[in-house]
This record gives sequence, C-alpha cells and structure tokens, in this order.
Amino acid sequence: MLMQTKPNLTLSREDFPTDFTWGVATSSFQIEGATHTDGRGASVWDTFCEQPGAIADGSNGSIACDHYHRYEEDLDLMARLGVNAYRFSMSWPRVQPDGRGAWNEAGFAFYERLIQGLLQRGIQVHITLNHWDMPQALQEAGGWANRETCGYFVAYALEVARRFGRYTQSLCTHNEPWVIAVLGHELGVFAPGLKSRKTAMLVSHHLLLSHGMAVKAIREAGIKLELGIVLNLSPIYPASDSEADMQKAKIDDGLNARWYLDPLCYGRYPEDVLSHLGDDAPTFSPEDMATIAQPMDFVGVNYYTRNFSSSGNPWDVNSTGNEVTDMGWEVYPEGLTELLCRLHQEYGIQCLRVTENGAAFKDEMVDGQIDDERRESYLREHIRATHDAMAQGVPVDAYFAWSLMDNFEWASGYEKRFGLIHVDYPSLKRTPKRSAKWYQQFLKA
Ligand code: IFM
Repeated sequence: MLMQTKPNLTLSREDFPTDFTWGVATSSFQIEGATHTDGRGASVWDTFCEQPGAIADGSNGSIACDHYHRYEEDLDLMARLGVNAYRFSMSWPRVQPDGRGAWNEAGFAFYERLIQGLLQRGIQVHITLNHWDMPQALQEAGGWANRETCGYFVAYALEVARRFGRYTQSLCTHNEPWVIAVLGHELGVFAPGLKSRKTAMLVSHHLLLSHGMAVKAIREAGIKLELGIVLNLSPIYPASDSEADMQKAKIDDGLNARWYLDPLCYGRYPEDVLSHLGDDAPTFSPEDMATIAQPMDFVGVNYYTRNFSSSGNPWDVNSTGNEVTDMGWEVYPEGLTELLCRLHQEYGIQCLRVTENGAAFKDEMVDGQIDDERRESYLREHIRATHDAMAQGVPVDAYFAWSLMDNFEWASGYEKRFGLIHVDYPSLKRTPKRSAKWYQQFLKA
C-alpha cells in the first residue's frame, strides 16, 4: 500500500509506518577518544592526524567527545531524544589491536557495556564494523591494498557477530567504501593519505570483496542478524548540457555509485568505468564477483547533498543559489528522494535505510542555548524527502540523523559541527540544541 504524500502539511511520526526505525548515528574514532586506554591499538587515523597539515585545526581523536568514559551520559541523552535505534561503529584496533591475532577483552567489554546500556533503554543496536579506523599494524602490511586484509576482516566480523549478534539488529560491513578508497588512497586527504588511483581502485575491490566474504561467513556460521553495507551516494548532474559534461557526469556517477552498486547487486563492474580506468582497474576473478554479490538484508544510504560535474574539475559545484552548509554542501532534499527511487527502481533494492543525514552549521551558544534553526529545517526537509520516496513505493525502513553530537569531523577536525547535541570541547559538556528538541518532539508525536 502506498503512503499518501502531504505536500503542504507538517509531517509527523504518525505519517510513517509504526515499525519505522528512528535513530541517530556516530562512529568510533569521531567520538570515543581514549585512544591509548585499555589496550587499544593505533588506527590509521591516529597516524594520519600526526602528519603536519593533515587536519585543519591540527587536532586528533585522542579525547574527541570522551564517549569511552561518558557513554552512560550519552545513552541517557539518546533515551531522552526518544530514538529507538543507535548506529555506531566498533573500533577494530580497540578489540583487536593489531587487526590479527589476539582479541582485546577490555575493548570488547566496553562495547558490551554500551550494548547492554542501549538494550536497557529499549534502543536497537546497529553496528558498523569499519568506519575507517583500521588497525595501523594492518596498514603497515599493505592495508586494504593487501588482499590478505580481507581474511583478517572476516575473522573480526565473525568474532563481533558471535559475541554480539544476538543483541544486534543490524551489522554493516563498511561505511562509505568510496571515501576510504578515493579520499584515503587516491586524493590522500583522509587516512592513510596515499595518492594513487590504481591503489584506490584495488582498495575498493578488496573492500567489496571483504564485505561479501564477511556476509557469507556470518550466514554460514548460522548467526541471524540483518547484514548490509552503507554507501555515500548523491545524484550527480552535468554542470551544463554539453556532451563533454554529460559524459563526465556519467563517469563520475559510475565511479561514485555504479562501481559499488553494480557488483553488490549484479556481481559485475560497470563496463564503461572499467574502460575509463584502463590500467588503473583492479584485476578480479568471476569468483570474486560472485562473492561480492551476496544477498543483502539492507543497503544504507548516507545522503548529504547532490553534486555537479563538469569536464573540468570533477568537484566543481554549480552555484544554484540554494543554501549551503558549513561544509559548502548545497541543501537539496529532493536529491534524497531521487536517490532512493533510483536505488529501488534501477537496482531493485528491497530494503533501504537512510543511515546518515545531517548538516554542519556554525552554531552559536547564546545564554546556554543553541538556536540551530537551519539544522532543524534540514532534518525536517530530508525526513519529508524520505517520506516522498516511500509515498512512491520505495521500501525505506529507517532514518538515522547524523550525528548524535558534535564530533571529530575527520580532516576538518573539530571545526565543523554536525551534532544535534552541542559538545563544548574544553569541558566536554553536552547541550542539546534546538534541533535535538525538535527531533524529540517529532518522535514523541
Ligand atoms: O562525519 C562523516 C561520517 O563519518 C561519514 N559520513 C559523512 C559524515 C559528514 O561528513
């Protein structure tokens, strides 16, 4: 049954199915801190932060939001928000310092406490295994460019599934493999800071392969939980209707979206992208492709903005006159509807989740309050955009706002704030913003 569209009315929670999942999301390196505590090993992001100039404000993740020590307070904040789900990532080097070999029981104990705290508050557990902070020891052995890493990842995935599967609603293998491959290995602006397209494409293949291997292994072990992957996707439009710009937009979409979706859904890489890559394309076997294309229980979509590509600089952003966030990203909720419809129609995906959506704005604390009206409006409009897709018959069953609280925004350090909850970094005090109060009211309805 299709849901009704309500073009001019305020949407409420009741306009969504009663079993719709409403959550907030974070990731380990961005919030936990405690990078030297209880036997955690180093991650590639610890190392990357040490490179001069790598992080805009020269910061690192050593304290971040100190969530490792303040998780109880953060769980209470989530419960007060009224979300019924929390998407977080596990820090691989916290539970297995070298990425192979011994497990770190103290690290697992932290996640046990966190998960039990969620369950006690009636909040579902959605775990991501790899939100970029891979163990530095594995990087030294070649990282994601080394095929052996896939096997180590499967061992880690199985261990997490065995320990926590019975408490967990969903397990996501990788968050945004495009970011790891391209920003981390081609452009070098994220960890591990390499600059080779050939390496980046090999890394993307190994991320996809390890996803498929992990899903297969968990299913074969008989552990029942929802398994999937999370992709960062945006509609990519040509900057003009010139033939060159249209071709460029098609290839950019190929590199960002089809390079991941075609193998995951159909077990093949897109031919036009393979020939565009030439010698930079990875080598792969038909068996690899069959492994990648494991049936998935869900595909997560992280949506923030749309992109334009021109035959010049691929990251040129067209000036549309629409509002932009503090990241310089255009606010374009219609793009989310378009994307969800495409994933359903073109790829036949039967369970879609908005696993991240949110905006960075410069927040100002006045008399102890943060009146982030623009973030509230961003969330409201994107929830409406999700509803619009559902009204067209697209099966979406969850929405997670990014992020629970301000945190370490990678190469931007602490300068960009995405949180519904403000974090005062010197004192680590948490203050819910207007957007948090709005989400709470929305969820109460
Ligand atoms: O903060 C990131 C997150 O780690 C991955 N998706 C995009 C967010 C905003 O840049």
